[in-house]
Amino acid sequence: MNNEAQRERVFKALDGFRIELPSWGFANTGTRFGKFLQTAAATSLEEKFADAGQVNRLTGAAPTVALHVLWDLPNGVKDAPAVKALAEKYGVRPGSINPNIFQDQEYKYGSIANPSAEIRAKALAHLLESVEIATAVNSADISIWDADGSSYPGTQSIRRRIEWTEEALGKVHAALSPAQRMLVEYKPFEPFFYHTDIGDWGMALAYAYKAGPQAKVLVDTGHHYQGQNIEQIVAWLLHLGMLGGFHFNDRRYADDDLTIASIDPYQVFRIFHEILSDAERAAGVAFMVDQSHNLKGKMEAMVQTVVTAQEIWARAALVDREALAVLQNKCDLVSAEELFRGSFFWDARPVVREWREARGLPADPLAALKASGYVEEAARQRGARNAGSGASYA
Ligand code: AFD
Ligand code: MN
Ligand code: MN
Repeated sequence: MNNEAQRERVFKALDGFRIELPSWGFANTGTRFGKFLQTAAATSLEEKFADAGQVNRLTGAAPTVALHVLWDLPNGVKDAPAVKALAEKYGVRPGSINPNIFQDQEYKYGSIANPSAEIRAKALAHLLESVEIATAVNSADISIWDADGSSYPGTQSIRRRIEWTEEALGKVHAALSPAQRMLVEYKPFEPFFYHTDIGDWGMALAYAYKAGPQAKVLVDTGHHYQGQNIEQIVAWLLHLGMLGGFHFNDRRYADDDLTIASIDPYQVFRIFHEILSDAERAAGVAFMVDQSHNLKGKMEAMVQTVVTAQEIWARAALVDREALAVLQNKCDLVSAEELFRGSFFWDARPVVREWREARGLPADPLAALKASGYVEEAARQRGARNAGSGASYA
């Protein structure tokens, strides 16, 4: 492929690439062993919108920010007007709405799968309110992470919990407006360590099918057992028209929420290749980041995340899929592999820089962030609030 064709292909791919940022990625969070406070971290929803807006201005690829209901909209639907005003002010729209059915004390033995009908009802009410919030802020996706499970064999009925989970997700689906989707996330481990009620893509798929046609599966790249072939899961969900979206991050051991491609960039490339190989079915798949940076500077890590995703997207876009199909059909293994990984090895950065300049964006968003003094100013404004903060999710 000549340089002009490459440039055209990459430009087209990047024009269509958008990735959603997590509001929680801008606030001080940490691990279960504590957290290292950052003086520039966001301490309010407005600051999260400001930070997300700055990342979008620098990268041109992050126009929406995912919101976490309890942390970002503590007053529920009543906070919707304030959210819309912040979106207007900072040029970044509310993205997926993330209910929180995992941190209240009542959820110790589960939320929608809790043996107590009263607690299940409370969790369902929260999910239904999250649908209302999505409607109020014009968000299309309710992204449900149901952390329920158990930590010791024999202590819970796995099948009763399946029934309770199906019942709740069915009711949430019934509350969706025609333009909304319910994204069912899965995670095999943590916070429970024997079974998780939505533990893998098969369970999430079964729940989505049972709930209804507006339910889809959400693939969090950190939510798999070691060695799982995530791009094969992606290919299956695309084949079935059931891939709702991604939570991108990277991991070495568990759900480590490291920056995308920091451990295994080739896996990201392989996932992107599956998406680009089925553009029709991939239309509408939500690309979202789900990372919280305990060590890296939050703004720097978020800009790095978007920049990295763009560059790998550009490489995956360059795979000559027609030529690859011919080699695959002939089982010309090495030629197929060399064609495939040749795009992965290609340094997309020069052409991506050209795309940024052609779109009026900084050629090097990370350098532009550093030069802007944005983080230093945020530290000046927010330092005192962060110094004394505990878990400053809100
Ligand atoms: C945690 C969970 C899950 C969820 C996210 C936001 O593991 O990935 O999507 O929090 O609620 O990372
Ligand atoms: Mn996630
Ligand atoms: Mn996670």
